Amino acid sequence: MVLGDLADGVTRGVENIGDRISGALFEPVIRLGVTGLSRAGKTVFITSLVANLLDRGRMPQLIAASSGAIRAAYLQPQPDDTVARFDYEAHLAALGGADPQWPQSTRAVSELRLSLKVQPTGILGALSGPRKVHIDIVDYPGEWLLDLSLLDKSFAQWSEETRARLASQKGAEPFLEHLATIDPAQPHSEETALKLAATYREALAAARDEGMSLATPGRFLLPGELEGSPVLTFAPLPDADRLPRGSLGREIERRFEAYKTKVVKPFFRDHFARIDRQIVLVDVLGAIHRGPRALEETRLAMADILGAFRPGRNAFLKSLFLGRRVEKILFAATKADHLHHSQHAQLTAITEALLKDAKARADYAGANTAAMSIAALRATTEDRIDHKGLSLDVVRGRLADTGKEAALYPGQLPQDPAHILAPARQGAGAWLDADYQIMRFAPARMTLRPGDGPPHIRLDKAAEFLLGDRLL
Ligand SMILES: Nc1nc2c(ncn2[C@@H]2O[C@H](COP(=O)(O)OP(=O)(O)O)[C@@H](O)[C@H]2O)c(=O)[nH]1
Ligand SMILES: [Mg+2]
Repeated sequence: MVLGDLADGVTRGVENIGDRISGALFEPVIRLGVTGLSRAGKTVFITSLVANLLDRGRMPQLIAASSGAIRAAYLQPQPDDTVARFDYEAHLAALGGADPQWPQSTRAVSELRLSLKVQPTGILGALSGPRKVHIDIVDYPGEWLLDLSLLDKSFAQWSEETRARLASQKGAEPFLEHLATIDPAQPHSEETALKLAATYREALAAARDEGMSLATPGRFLLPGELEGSPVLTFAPLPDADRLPRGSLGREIERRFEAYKTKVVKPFFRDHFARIDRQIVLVDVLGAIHRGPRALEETRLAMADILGAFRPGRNAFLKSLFLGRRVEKILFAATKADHLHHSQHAQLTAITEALLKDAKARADYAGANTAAMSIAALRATTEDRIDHKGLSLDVVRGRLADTGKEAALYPGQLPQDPAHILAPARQGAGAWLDADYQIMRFAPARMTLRPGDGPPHIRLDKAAEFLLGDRLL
């Protein structure tokens, strides 16, 4: 461990104590991390969760809500002055307007503080009077967690592994061809470095469009305010273990190292290491729809992401956590409103199986984990239709692209998750006997009764798992 890391860890540990009890009033703070790969549903989840905590009519499974223990809920200024505020109002306005739209996608960390006034139940509660609990919700891209693995790798190792992956990656050819024209030992030129990084970024984008999300660095596609800066101007190189001084390769190696110390480490120190509870959103249905390769990639990405929740695995993380841990982790298959409820159990079983390796790592770290199928914002209604003599359980909604009403039968998910996970692991090209459809539904028009938040599926159950024990 280098000294800088150690010092980071120590100061962070002291700050953590302050974090969890806000100010002199000893008001407890729960830091809830919300993550998942791009498009997994983070923004929609946070928007709907907050709306449903402000108006709790649809939260019967959150005990503190249905028992009346939560007396009031309100938004407050967040504690971190330099982190973007999660734009709750704009996202809700998009979802709840006359022509409802999904919110704009976001590209960096953001945060929102929701404060609850809770009246504890029971005799003790009656004596103590209401207290405040702050929930700091932190939204961050799951891709950034993948970068943790870079800390253990030299530039040569990373280059080697990444080039091996790209060799079989659709859409990586232009980068590989360009790379073949470059000698890493040639003198450094910024123009060459920029061109190289740009073609590498295109290869990453192509991989992402195929559902391949394992590629690092995670910031290349979600650069935020670092767009165009030298720390994001690098790419994997051949022969990276013998780069002469002053060469292009040496400079690129230096940038790779700068990325680790100036981008990856601060994220883990300032955001990740302060999280108490975590929800990991996974678009399992979307991955199944894309096919076996995308599903397998999702499985691997989740295992990698969840590796970050086992601080023992990495000296740097260990120094940040100092024995503290993320207490609860919920894996949620999102967008379950694409599926009739008769198939939700299958979706949850697939999610559990998909995350088995990832979960084993988190359990090992002592976190309490669970898997669920949810829809943060229900865009469909259920129906049963007759089709060629068969009676099918479908969902109906308005299509995002055309605005037309449509009924969707997404296909029959197997009772045994192995029926789709095994072919995915074996590298099958397509599903053998089935086809899984999804459609992009627009959010439904909302006419909410006073006291009700937006419609959802099991958002209350998710909130109970994540927060319930701290609201009693
Ligand atoms: N039907 C349905 N679609 C959803 C739901 N949540 C997210 N989506 C879809 O997934 C897209 C990405 O969601 P978003 O929250 O922006 O993902 P993020 O990139 O993880 O923040 C949205 O634009 C919607 O099309 C949901 O609960 N139901
Ligand atoms: Mg988002």
